[in-house]
Amino acid sequence: MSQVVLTEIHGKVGLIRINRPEAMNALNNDVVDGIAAAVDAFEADENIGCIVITGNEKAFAAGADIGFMKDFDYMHAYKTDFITRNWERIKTTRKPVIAAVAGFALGGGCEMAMMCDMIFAADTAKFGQPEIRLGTMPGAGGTQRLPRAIGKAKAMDMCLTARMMDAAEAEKSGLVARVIAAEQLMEETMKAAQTIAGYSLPVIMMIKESVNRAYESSLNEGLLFERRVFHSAFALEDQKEGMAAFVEKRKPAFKNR
Ligand code: DAK
Repeated sequence: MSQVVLTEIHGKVGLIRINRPEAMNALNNDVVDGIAAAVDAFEADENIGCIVITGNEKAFAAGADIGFMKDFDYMHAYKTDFITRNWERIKTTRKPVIAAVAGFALGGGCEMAMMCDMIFAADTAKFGQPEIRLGTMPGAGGTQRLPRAIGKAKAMDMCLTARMMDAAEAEKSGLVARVIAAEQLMEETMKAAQTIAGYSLPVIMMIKESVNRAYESSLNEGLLFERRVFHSAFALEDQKEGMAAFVEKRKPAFKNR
């Protein structure tokens, strides 16, 4: 049996590739456990400063595996903590995660992309929450993260009509950070990821934590959180190095401390 999740390390970037091409990368427990294990390994590796998750040129992931869950009943979903148990590992890592999306990101695939810190989309990308067509609804953040990303009107439109959004509309609406020609998606994404990973790891984590705070708090609380974290950055050797390097007109050598 081929491995449904592949991992590679490129310099300071950990790459996770969903590998079920015969099923449009539909997400089942093996895939999601594999992703969680890969995130665990990259989180523990001090050399890794950024994680990229991707699929193939046809699909990031066309959703949860419909065959896998079609006979679930309420008690099974509740007792096994379906989704929550392992799907949200991407959300809890302290290192930045970029979703590189080509082709379909539907249902749980769109939700998984939205759990990442940002989405880079190929010009072939198509996003959607088509669960309503299956007689169910989004269950891994589609009704919550989508309105925060693109606003209520478009989120309602996508979740209630099941229409897909192309890459251009997704960028205009704020769902994706960049749209990139499909042939260059991985090169551009990896370049951005290496740029991030080249900075000081504790600062990378502080920035991620602070931006995410904007979603969990009032503006004043968020600003206070940011100010305190900013103050604490003066305790870093990397802050001394970064500012000294600027003044001395040389490249900084960060030590992740
Ligand atoms: N699951 C399983 N297999 C899938 C799949 C999926 N989501 N999507 C595609 N496949 C399989 C197809 O069955 C087909 O397999 P074979 O027939 O070749 O064996 C193969 O991938 C190629 O697909 P197509 O032949 O359909 O390819 P097309 O290019 O014609 O169409 C498509 C591509 C992506 C538009 C189409 O396959 C499609 O509409 N797929 C389903 C998309 C979808 O409905 N996604 C949402 C799934 S529901 C929950 C929380 C969350 C969720 C559920 C519960 N709880 C808290 C309880 C999440 C739910 C979802 O994500």
